[in-house]
Parts: sequence; structure tokens; C-alpha cells
Amino acid sequence: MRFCQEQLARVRPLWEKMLGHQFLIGTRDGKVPFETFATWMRQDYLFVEAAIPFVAALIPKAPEAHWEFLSGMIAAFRKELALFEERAAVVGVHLRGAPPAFANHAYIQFLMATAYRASYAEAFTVFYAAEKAYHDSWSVVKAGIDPGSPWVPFVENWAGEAFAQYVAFLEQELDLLAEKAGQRELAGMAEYFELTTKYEIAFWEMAAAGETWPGI
Ligand code: MP5
Repeated sequence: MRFCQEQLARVRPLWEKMLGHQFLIGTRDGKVPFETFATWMRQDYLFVEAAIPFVAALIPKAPEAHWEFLSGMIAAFRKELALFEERAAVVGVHLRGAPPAFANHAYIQFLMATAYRASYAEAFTVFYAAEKAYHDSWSVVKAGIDPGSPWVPFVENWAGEAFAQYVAFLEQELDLLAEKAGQRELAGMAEYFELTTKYEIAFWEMAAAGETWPGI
């Protein structure tokens, strides 16, 4: 079995926990309160913004064949930020209405620490796992959301065909990086895969629970 499929099989119980999260099921069924969804919008806007320096920091470590793709991601993330801005204007959410929540702050620090300290294959593992998590998560929402919901453009963004193809490309590239990795690096990649999955669960949990920090 190739690396990505092997990891997805290994973290299956966590992955299922992520896909069964009340935020996703509730969004699919139209039961998530507006303010809860607004929390996710504000927080994910900050996360996507932070994804830009993350991919930019990967460029110096990347093989030359990935330079163009990674630099193209900066424009892709900007386009995604514009989607948030458009939806926020339509529904009346102030995207800069809150600082990063605890889980979001931690996830962003994890991204940056990974970009600077881990190997390229390890950092690419985080990249793939986060994108695959969003594709699978929004696919859960897609299977049942009211087509008239204001959240459909988000669903289409991550659960649509173009994103599916992009995730398949990331998977192919990560499998190639894994083929070239030694045992030690492979163990690191597996750990990063699992950690990213846990951060994704923590992110849905934060969206459902609110933006305040623990104990504050
Ligand atoms: C993604 C995201 C997907 N937007 N937010 C979280 C918490 N995880 C993954 O990344 P992108 O850049 O929106 O495709």
C-alpha cells in the first residue's frame, strides 16, 4: 500500500471522528446556529491567511519541480480569501472580528514550526493531510445540505471536482516523496499525519464550542 492510503488506514478511527463531528453533521442538516458558523468563518479566514507564509516557507526546501506549484498556491489561497470576503459581505460577518482562537493559534504555530524545522517531506505531509481533511469533511456536508444554503459556495470550494483533483495530485506527490524517504523520515511523516488529523478535529471542536481560550 502506498504512503497516503497506509496513513489514512492507520488513523481511520481519528479520521472517522473528524468526519462525524457535530459541526459538519449540523451544517449538513442546517442545524448549526448562524453565530457558530460565523465563528468557523472568522477562524478559517485567519487560518487560510496563515497558509500563505506556510507554503512560501516551503519553497526554499522544495525540489525544483514543486516551485511553480507552491508559488501558484499563494494566488489560490488569495482567491479562497476572496470567497470568504464575498460570503461574509453577503451574510454580514465581520471576518476580522476576533483574534485566532486557542486551537487555531496552535495549529498555525504548528504549520510554521513544521515549515521551518521539519523536512520537506514531513511538511508536505501536513499540507496533504490538511487539504485531504477539508475535502473529506466538506464532502460529508455536501451529501445533504440544502442547495439554497448560503454555505454552499464553501461546500463547492472544498468538496468540488477541482479540489478533488488537486488533492489527488498532492497524494501522488506525497507518495513519491515517501518512496524516497528513509525509515526515520517515514516515521516522522506518520507522526505529522496523525498530529494534523488531531488539529483538524480540534478545529471543528473550536468552531462548535466558540472562540474563547480555555480558562479565560
Ligand atoms: C484547510 C482549511 C484547507 N481551510 N482550514 C483548516 C482548519 N484545515 C484545512 O486548506 P485550504 O487552504 O483552505 O485549502
